[in-house]
Amino acid sequence: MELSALKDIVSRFAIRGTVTEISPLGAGLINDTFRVITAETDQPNYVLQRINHHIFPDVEMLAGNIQAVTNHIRAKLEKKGESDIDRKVLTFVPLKDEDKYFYFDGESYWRIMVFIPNAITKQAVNPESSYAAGEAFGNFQAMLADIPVQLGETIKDFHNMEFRLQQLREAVQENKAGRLAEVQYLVDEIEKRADEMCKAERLGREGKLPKRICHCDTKVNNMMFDENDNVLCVIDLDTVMPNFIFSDYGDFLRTGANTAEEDEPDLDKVNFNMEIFKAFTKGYLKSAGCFLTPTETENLPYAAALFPYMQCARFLTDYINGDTYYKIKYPEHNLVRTKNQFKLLQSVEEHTPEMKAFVAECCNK
Ligand code: GN1
Ligand code: MG
Repeated sequence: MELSALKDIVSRFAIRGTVTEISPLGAGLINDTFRVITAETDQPNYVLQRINHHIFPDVEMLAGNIQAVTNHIRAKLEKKGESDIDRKVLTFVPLKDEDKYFYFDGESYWRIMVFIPNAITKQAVNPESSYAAGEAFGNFQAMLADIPVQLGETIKDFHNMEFRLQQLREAVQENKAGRLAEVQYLVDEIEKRADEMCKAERLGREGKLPKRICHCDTKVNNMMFDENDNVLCVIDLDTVMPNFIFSDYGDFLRTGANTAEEDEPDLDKVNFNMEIFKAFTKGYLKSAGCFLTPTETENLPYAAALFPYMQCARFLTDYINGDTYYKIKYPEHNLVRTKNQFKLLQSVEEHTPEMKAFVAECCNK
């Protein structure tokens, strides 16, 4: 897109300062993100995003959720007397002439938030920062436990494993891109584990597992750290919605404890890092332990397997469908991601007894 068109979009929002530069930012697989630089040193810079409304069809609901979540967190931080609040929660900017947090240009939906200064995202964590991340995601859930509004489900059945399997089975039936034969063995591996992996849905139906407000996209790179490795805040709030807590716990480990990136083609490099698992689990239990039920805690090792499994199924579905969901950089990209997540799952499976023992030990302390 032309700079002048982007500048025109930015000019619809009540930002401060004079825009000098707009350039691509980040590595998200769904939305398009840009950094907006302003000339004045005493004015903030901004982040501009084009919302993928094929994936988030109800932009009004999406924006409403995000305002409710950020306002609630801001109020909590103020009450606690926290300093530096503008770096600890995202601030979205309304339109100039309407009390609305997104702009529709006739084709796409756009939004703007304040760029958090002197903060970084990471693609990988060490045990110290993953302890901090565990604590931060537990706190995030704790802070949102008493949010007074009902948040909408921005993507229906987002982390519902039964639904994801149904999507895979439909893709297999239709075989739209003619790629099924080459990946049949992966489909079989997924099917072998299907029953076991749908446990959360079953426990939910039996009334044994509550839904709580979760982030639902706790990839490592959806968290901002300051210059001293302290967690500042959680970003990418599109999928904040009621879900089983397994989502936040499992999805962080899927990325944080993977010894390689999720699209690393060399599978020898892909393993589940138990040091990261232990540190993250300790941090998470420190802040979330007080509200988790025994069923939730006991099943944390299951959650660590569920998310590589679910992501494997989702990447594979997209590959079979001919790459219609995730952004790809080359034709086999979704297949590489699928194999990577499957290798990670196998590594998690090998470590399951050790993980169970560790969680039990943490809870007995
Ligand atoms: C997507 O938007 P991004 O890149 O942070 C996806 C997640 C996947 C992830 C895999 C709305 O997250 O669910 O786990 O890619 N978000 C959506 O990398 O589908
Ligand atoms: Mg992201």
